[in-house]
Amino acid sequence: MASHAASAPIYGRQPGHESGVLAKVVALLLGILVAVLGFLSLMMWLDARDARESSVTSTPAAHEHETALPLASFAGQVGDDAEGLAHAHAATDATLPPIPAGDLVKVQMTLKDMVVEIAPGVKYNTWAFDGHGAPGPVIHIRQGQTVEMTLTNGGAIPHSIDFHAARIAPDVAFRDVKPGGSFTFRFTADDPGVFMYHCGTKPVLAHIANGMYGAIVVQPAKPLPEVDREYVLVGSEWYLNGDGIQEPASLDMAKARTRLADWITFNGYANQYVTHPLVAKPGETTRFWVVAAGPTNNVNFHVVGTIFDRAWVNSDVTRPPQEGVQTVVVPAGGGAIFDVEIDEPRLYPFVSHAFADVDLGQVGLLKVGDPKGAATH
Ligand SMILES: [Cu+2]
Repeated sequence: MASHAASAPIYGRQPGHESGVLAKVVALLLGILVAVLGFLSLMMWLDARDARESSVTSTPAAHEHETALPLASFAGQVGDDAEGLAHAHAATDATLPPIPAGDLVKVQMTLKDMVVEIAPGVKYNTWAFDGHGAPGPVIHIRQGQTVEMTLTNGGAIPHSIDFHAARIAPDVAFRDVKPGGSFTFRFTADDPGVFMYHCGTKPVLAHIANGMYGAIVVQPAKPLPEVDREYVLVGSEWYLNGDGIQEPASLDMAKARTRLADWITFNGYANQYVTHPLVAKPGETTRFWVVAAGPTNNVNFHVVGTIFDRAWVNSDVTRPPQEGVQTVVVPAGGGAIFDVEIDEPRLYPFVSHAFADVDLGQVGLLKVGDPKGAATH
């Protein structure tokens, strides 16, 4: 019994038989797998050889292959003397404007079709709220104030204006205004934060991509901590049907649908705060009110060389802010508020930390103090 028990694990028929069968099955399956892989490798080699030969011998075939996706990128293509043009460009003033007095704030915008510059020497046909390009003007109010919005359509097609800060029937307030027409509606801003506004006329993708967006800041009735500087940044991307250098580019809807942006900007112009940095003094606290207008991209907001002392994620100021956070996603169509106190005089880049977006122009500098020898670009 002892020897049988001892030998059973090695020579016993049942376990040995099972493992033998299993090994054969595994070997058979492996054999089949090797054969299939070998066959596939052969087919891929033949395909690759054919493709190589056709690309060498037949230009039309190669051309057809390239035009299967007819989406040309104009990323990074700028006019001659790009640096001079960038410096000559008057950067959009990012400073938060003051709050108008009174319970009723009247806002009037006249939409205009116009050519704007979105990068050095790159011109684009926008549909611009209030006739000065994208983004539209920053509206700054206090919680509880009523906005009386009058939109006059000086453009060629219907437009509208949709305020994310409003609780209102959209089919009434955000309705289309015909060319030459004008429409007024009111809403009371009961919800504090920083909100997007935009044209809501279909296709919304096209109207936002053509520059119809902006930010409205609703200061909470219970004030946020006092700060020294306040800036508003609206992130957005541009989809061009040409380089925009010899003649203005217009929207390429296919590129907008497939998210192939040519330029991605803060306040409508690539890298404008690299050549014209925002400023703060050492020891000051700077507040950024950030909106991601899209039409599609988020802004992954981050300031290089520091950490947010306070971040009101989703601009929810009804709760305490997060503290000591590095990067916050501002979703397309959303907003967030960030405080940073910086002591050391240096240049601190602010970016969307999705770095493809930095490469396409969504970067600026916060210049703290007067750092010696620091380039402004
Ligand atoms: Cu519109």
